[in-house]
Amino acid sequence: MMEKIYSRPNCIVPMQSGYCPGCLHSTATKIIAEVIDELGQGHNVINVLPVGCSSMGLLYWKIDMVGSAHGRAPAVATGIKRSRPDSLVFTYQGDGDLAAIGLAEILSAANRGEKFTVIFANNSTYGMTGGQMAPTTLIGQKSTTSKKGRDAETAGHPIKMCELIKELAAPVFVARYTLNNPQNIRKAKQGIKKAFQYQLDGKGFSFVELLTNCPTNWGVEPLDSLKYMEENTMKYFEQKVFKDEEESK
Ligand SMILES: Cc1ncc(C[n+]2csc(CCOP(=O)(O)OP(=O)(O)O)c2C)c(N)n1
Ligand code: SF4
Ligand SMILES: [Mg+2]
Repeated sequence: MMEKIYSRPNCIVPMQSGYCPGCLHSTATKIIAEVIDELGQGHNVINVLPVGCSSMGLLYWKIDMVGSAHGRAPAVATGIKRSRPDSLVFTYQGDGDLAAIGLAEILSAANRGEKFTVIFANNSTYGMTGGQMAPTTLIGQKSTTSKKGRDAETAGHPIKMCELIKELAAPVFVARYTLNNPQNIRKAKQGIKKAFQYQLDGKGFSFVELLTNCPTNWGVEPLDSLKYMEENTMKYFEQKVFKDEEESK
């Protein structure tokens, strides 16, 4: 007798992924769906879509979704959550969307303590538009707009969103995880679950950053992109829980 140990989450459409091979947006899409299923929230969840490859959940999640202009997902989510306080509302935003054009929206929503969850996929590039430098691009990392590698003198240092947001008074959960291996993917999933549970319990703003990759625009094979993350991205962006309301009681 065969034992069934895994099945596709109910809120994932049964189709082949259109993300590039090895893209960790795909993994993030899957674990978010697993958490929604495990919390029994498929009927009650609303995702606010950003602009970028991070918006491709549109094709794969079988849940309610609302589109927003580039960077404005936290403003749209604010309206939705305030008018439907019992719904589980989340954004899934890339680093170009959240840390560049949408920096004011994310900081303002976090500072107001809006009671929704932001999942932030940081792949240190503008993936969808062809690999331009993002606010999170590492020093020395090459992009189509920093051909010799990011230079702190002209482009500043990579912005650390968790470290900024944890300094605000209102957020209840702020944490960074990485999706480079199965063990870390499991930890990230637990972080997302905690953030969603806090929201369902009526607590305030929660922010979960996921370190991801973009093999296509980094110009490397998928396995080499994981190596790059381990040797570079994960060394600069510390993975930890920065703020947890429950733990600090
Ligand atoms: C107002 C506006 N400006 C610029 C763009 C072009 N644009 C589309 S996606 C994107 C960046 C996406 O990067 P990121 O948010 O990091 O997502 P990724 O594709 O890396 O997942 C940009 C600049 C746009 N669609 N709208
Ligand atoms: S361009 Fe980059 S971020 Fe977009 S799907 Fe491909 S690998 Fe993923
Ligand atoms: Mg990006």
